[in-house]
Amino acid sequence: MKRILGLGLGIGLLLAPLVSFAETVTTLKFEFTKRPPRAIVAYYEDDKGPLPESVPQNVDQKDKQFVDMVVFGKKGQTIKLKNSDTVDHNIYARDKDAGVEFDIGLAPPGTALDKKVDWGEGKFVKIGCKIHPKMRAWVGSVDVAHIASIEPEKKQKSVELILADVPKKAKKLRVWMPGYDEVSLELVPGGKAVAEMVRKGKPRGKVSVSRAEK
Ligand SMILES: [Cu+2]
Repeated sequence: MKRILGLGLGIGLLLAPLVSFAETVTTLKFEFTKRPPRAIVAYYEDDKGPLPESVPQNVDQKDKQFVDMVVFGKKGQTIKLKNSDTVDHNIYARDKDAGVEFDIGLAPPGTALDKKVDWGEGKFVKIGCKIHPKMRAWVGSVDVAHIASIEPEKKQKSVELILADVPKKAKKLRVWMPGYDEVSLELVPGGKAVAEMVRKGKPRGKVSVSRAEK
């Protein structure tokens, strides 16, 4: 009996560090009144990096589109600007708010250039291609360990996004969507919140957020 008790205590001690680093799952349910944004990104600002390898950290172009609508890099990180397409492209940015302006000129198929993410944390810089004006994407300067992102379908008014594995101690949830006011919330494990989404001063729906311990 004593032995079993001792074993139980041993396992308990082994598990203790895991429990104190318990992780959480945040569920975000978006209801848009009109067409949704091209992309939705959610993360906790105080969930310090490194960025997970699973999030895109290079810009690439294929089939006359940017492969990922949003790519991420830590401030100071060098990302690649690639053209994996069969046609010429270009990449440029002109973002006064973030103080970013560049133009890589003509980028033939197969080229890859280095670009340093040298703008402020939390800023998402819009990039485009001067040859194909409909092409657009964003490069976000972030240094967090977990990111959830989605590219909604054009007519998808209900979108669910799950942000998993964030440690309990991170509390500053941020939702970024191109063209929208950012949504910032303090959310503790077990917490719930509802926020309005605003685009160009007009309400465009609501997001309901809940956070559970895993
Ligand atoms: Cu192009």
